[in-house]
Amino acid sequence: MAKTYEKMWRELGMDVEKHCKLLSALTVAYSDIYLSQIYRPEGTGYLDFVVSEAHGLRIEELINAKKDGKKIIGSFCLYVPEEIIIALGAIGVGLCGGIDFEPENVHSFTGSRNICPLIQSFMGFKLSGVCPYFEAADLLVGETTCDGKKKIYERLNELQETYVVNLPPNCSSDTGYEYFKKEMGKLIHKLEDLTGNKLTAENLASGIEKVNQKRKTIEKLYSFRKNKKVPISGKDVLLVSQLAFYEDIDRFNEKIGELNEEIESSGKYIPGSESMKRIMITGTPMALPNWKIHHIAESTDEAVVVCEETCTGTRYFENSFSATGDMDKDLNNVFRHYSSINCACFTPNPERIDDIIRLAKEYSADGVIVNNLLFCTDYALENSIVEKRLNEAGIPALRLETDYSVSDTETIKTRIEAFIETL
Ligand code: BJ8
Repeated sequence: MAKTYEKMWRELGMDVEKHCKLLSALTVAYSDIYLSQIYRPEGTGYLDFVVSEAHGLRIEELINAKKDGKKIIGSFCLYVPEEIIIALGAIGVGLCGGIDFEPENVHSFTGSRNICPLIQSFMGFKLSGVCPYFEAADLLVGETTCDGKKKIYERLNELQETYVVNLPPNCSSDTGYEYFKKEMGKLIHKLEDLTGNKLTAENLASGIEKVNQKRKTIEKLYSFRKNKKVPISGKDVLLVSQLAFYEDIDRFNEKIGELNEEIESSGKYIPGSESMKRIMITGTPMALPNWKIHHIAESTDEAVVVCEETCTGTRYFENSFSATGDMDKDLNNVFRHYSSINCACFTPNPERIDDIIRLAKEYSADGVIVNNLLFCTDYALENSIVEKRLNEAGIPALRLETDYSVSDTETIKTRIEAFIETL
């Protein structure tokens, strides 16, 4: 791939030499983590294809779309509504990072080393010029969720235009919800100005339907994991969720739909999965290519991950809704959906805890890994409530805190193995 797309990367202003190093590391990691699995449905070949072309063909598609007048919108959070981006004829791409790349550049840019790995990762990508999605984006849209993100967008804006959506401390109060709606209205105007298109009942309904289909497709894939014999690894499903933020939505819906059909009709499953321990993971999102916890847990050969209560999991696809064709109703449904995503950045956030208990039961989890990225205070503190409630419900829980480095891999492995043995 490196040779074929080198000209494109240079024209995007990327640092091609550094980028090649990143791609080489990712190719090795992908092969070790994904291609070594003992069983995968054939349809996961699509995932291999998307990963192999994530910085190649997909970027070429985005550049061609730009030539046709479409705008590319980069975002970092579920709170930026995909339906509206699609309705306005633009393409959304997720920019959260799941791997450390030249963190020292971020340390010297910010003067701090104590930065959440997810933030450090995307800033490292931007500062080192190794992410074609950043470079292809016409506008970045940030959001005031956690303190780290709030402040980093001020610095990111020095490098690339970053529009920030202000969010209230919660959306459950009338005041909070009104504030949220106003901010969404401002975002719509910003995107209308950028794209030159107006939001209409028709284009909004069409955006809602596409995203609804995507959510339903992922939800169906998740439903197979409720079976005693599990047909697909947690790693592969995590990858599906991660790719949902980059991939062409129509191709994604078609190919993951085919994967679902294969799983449904073949009756095949991961050998021995019926006697493995069923693990659910909750906590901070796992941005591509962060596969650390899933890989460690499933490499024991004694456990399979059956559910993720994260933004790269159930928070993304639950509470799907379809279009009515009525602009006011549809907009209201969009606002209601997004204001109900249970992120620990909001307080109080009891619905997330209820969701975790419900999901642990729905997916028959033997135990829950409550995972947190280092320096993420919101999730760290909320996780103490999660752990307490899981204990009260008689569901075993293991709390972990980690980053993207390999320095703690052995410690995390030992703790996960010991946890699995107790289940
Ligand atoms: S809706 S979870 S995607 S903000 S960056 S909060 S890990 S310290 S990502 Fe998130 Fe939206 Fe919420 Fe979901 Fe912590 Fe790091 Fe902040 Fe993070």
